Amino acid sequence: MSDLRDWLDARRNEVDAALERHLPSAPACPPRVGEAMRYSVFAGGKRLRPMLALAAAEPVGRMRGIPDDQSRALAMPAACALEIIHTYSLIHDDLPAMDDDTLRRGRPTSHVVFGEGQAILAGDALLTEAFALMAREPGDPALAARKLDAIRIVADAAGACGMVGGQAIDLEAAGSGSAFDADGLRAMHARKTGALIRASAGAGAVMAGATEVEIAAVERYAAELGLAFQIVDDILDVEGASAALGKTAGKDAAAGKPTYPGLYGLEASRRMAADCVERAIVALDHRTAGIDLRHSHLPAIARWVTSRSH
Ligand code: GRG
Repeated sequence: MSDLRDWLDARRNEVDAALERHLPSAPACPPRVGEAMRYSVFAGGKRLRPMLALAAAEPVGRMRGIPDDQSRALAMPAACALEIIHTYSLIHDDLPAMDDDTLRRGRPTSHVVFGEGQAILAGDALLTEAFALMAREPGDPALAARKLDAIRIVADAAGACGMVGGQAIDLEAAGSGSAFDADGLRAMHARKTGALIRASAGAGAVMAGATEVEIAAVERYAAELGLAFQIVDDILDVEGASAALGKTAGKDAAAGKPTYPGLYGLEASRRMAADCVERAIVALDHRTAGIDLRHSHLPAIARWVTSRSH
């Protein structure tokens, strides 16, 4: 675990430095919107999505004789773009018209600090800047096809068939008071949080030069990890305190939202999350992936997701 801890700490510093470089600020953009974008991006998130992109790039590159730092450099713009899109989704999710929350990542939400209008614009700008970044970097013309593939993967995951679609299903269900059954809950989460997590590993692998088989394997891994992540999120919402979570705890139950512990109970939910992690790791096996992707930080990241406390 300390091996992973060191790797995560080092990557986190690199990701933060790259985000700092890539995000626009005044005078290139008006100060207020630039400030609102940075307020949320640098609010202390776990950086799970960029970590997945970088961790997927390493073993793919290594199989092609590329040193880890070079593989990570190829995937870093996509890794940052994924964190930027994730941040936009949290800003918009917290708006009064959506989840109406005042606490995120341990701080007042964007609209509380900057007002609703600026928060909406900060989200819009983050989403747009993410794709501008992926189109622009890395600048090597030989990488144009990879960049296009990665942009497609991320756009599909963020759009109406992915995250936005999942949020729309969730919103509609909340508005109509209708409940999900187990399949419905899983399908909603697969879009709402799963799609971007899956795209994170997929885009990282693509940028390091992965084949179709390798991309499919890391995406299967990440789909399982995404489900485990969501189950753990639901468990933490029941068990965690707001201070540790950095967001309002107990909100799902209070809102009458269907959750994994609500449907299956806490013990079964824990087992389900652990099973997802096992399936995620099996997907990295050379028999399914073509190459052995287990010699990487991907298995430890999957375990980290279920052991997290926020
Ligand atoms: C508004 C289009 C639009 C989409 C919003 C992802 C999402 C869709 C809403 C988030 C709602 C939510 C709290 C879901 C639970 C799982 C989740 C995404 C938690 C936040 O992600 P973490 O834990 O956050 O990776 P940090 O702060 O660590 O980056």
